[in-house]
Amino acid sequence: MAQFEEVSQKSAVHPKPVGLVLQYGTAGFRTNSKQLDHVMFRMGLLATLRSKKTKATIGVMVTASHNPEEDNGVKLVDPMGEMVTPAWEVYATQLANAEQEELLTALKDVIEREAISMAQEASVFVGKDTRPSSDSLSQAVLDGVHALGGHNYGLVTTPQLHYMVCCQNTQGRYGEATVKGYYRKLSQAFIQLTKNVPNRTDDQKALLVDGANGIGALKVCEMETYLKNELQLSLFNDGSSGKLNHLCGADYVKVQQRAPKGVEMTAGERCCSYDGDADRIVYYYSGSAGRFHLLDGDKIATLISTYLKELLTQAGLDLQIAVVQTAYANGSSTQYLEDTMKVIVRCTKTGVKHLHHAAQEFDIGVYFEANGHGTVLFSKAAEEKIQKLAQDSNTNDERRRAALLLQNTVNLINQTVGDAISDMLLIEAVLAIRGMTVQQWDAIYTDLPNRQLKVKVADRRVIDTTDAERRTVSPAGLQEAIDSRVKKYRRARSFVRPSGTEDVVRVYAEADTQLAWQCTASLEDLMKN
Ligand code: NG1
Ligand code: ZN
Repeated sequence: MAQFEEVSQKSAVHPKPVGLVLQYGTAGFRTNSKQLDHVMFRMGLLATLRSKKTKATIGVMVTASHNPEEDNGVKLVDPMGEMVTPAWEVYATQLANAEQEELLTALKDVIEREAISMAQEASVFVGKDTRPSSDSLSQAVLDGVHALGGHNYGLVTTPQLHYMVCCQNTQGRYGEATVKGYYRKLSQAFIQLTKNVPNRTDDQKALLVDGANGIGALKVCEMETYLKNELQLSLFNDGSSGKLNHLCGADYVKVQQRAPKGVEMTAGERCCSYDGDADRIVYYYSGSAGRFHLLDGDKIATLISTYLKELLTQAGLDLQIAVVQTAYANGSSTQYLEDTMKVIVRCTKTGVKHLHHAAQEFDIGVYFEANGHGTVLFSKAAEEKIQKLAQDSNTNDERRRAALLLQNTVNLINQTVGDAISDMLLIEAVLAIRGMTVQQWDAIYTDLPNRQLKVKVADRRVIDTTDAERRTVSPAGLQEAIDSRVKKYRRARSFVRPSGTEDVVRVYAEADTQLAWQCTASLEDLMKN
């Protein structure tokens, strides 16, 4: 077939280095950008097949998120804006690792197994972040997609791409499938939410943003005019001079537990950092004694779920709300959510696809990784109940007001994936509506001191975990060694797991004193030996 001949010819332009093996990991393929040209081309092919199979638009995002500027990556986005289904992750790995002469066979194998009709039309949306390598790599994706209906969005944040894929496949019911449509929907919801908040001062509207020198900085600038001064942003690390994710951005701030370089913060000011593709956000401020206070994904989940629970009570709506976390969630947050707030808490494996999936099981599922990646999912039934109440003129004022707030909250949230810009607007709206300062938010509970570090080992795959990655099952004796260290500290918890995005093992420990540091240091030694 002519199509396959074309694949052969084009793939020669994007040759695979012999013997190179890569894995579709936690967030797609991710490694040094020099190794990715053939992967991009092949993911263009696979996205086209996925589109033919689902008869829907599929997304391809070229980004390596919070990784260093030299890295890049690619992931596929399914029709409703969610991560590609696991069976296709396997195809992705097979296709990426097929040697040059095996590529057609691997491709035909997918077509046969999925019974794909090649006559079906395809539509693929491609997005990229601001890395220097993203131009040529997204071109390689487009070569793979070829003339089968691909649409190139150019520079967008990861969540904007997910959003537009979802809009396209729901015939506009979720919104307009353009970047402007995204700005309009979110900003209108934000303005609706905050317009009745009395006496909002300029101070309360002010927020410092660290753009990580990435795509989020460009996009939040574009959005600002739509917000009509209801939020006054001061942008730092806007990409004009600094290097992407270097000493800045959400991952740096969360892991180092310190302020990013380049942000001029004064005591008590509310600040936030995005990551390199703007799907994560963390907040922070500097306390009176110059102490750094971090408000991570766990604090964000707590703030949002408290707000939603309160509105549900006011609206008299009986909807079940749950919070989904991972092993990295601070023990204090889990305790607060379960014991004080009395909401259901679930723990899943690391990686948004796991959290997203678990959150879908509830009327309202709030999910956040401690690193600031998360969103809220509303079931169809929940959305309908909220909408019905908001339009019911026979209901009393308090219930109606709460239902309207809930309705605008639904519109403000990007339910397809964690979204730094959407999460930021939601947090700002919640703080305004509840009349809370960042300090009051921070005081909801106190984090247990904790530390996360990474250790290079010969082969991280020898570590196998269970119980949502909180315990190891192999190598033999490792879990016992961890247990014997952890029991020396109070309220201590620790675990190790192989990273899905870097060639390292991650070590995490928390305890009710700074001794968590000793615990991770001792585990670091253990891993190295
Ligand atoms: P890995 O490298 O598998 O730990 C990291 C993050 C995940 C997720 C992915 C994708 C931590 C501890 N891990 O995964 O939460 O965000 O990257 O970007 O933050
Ligand atoms: Zn990211």
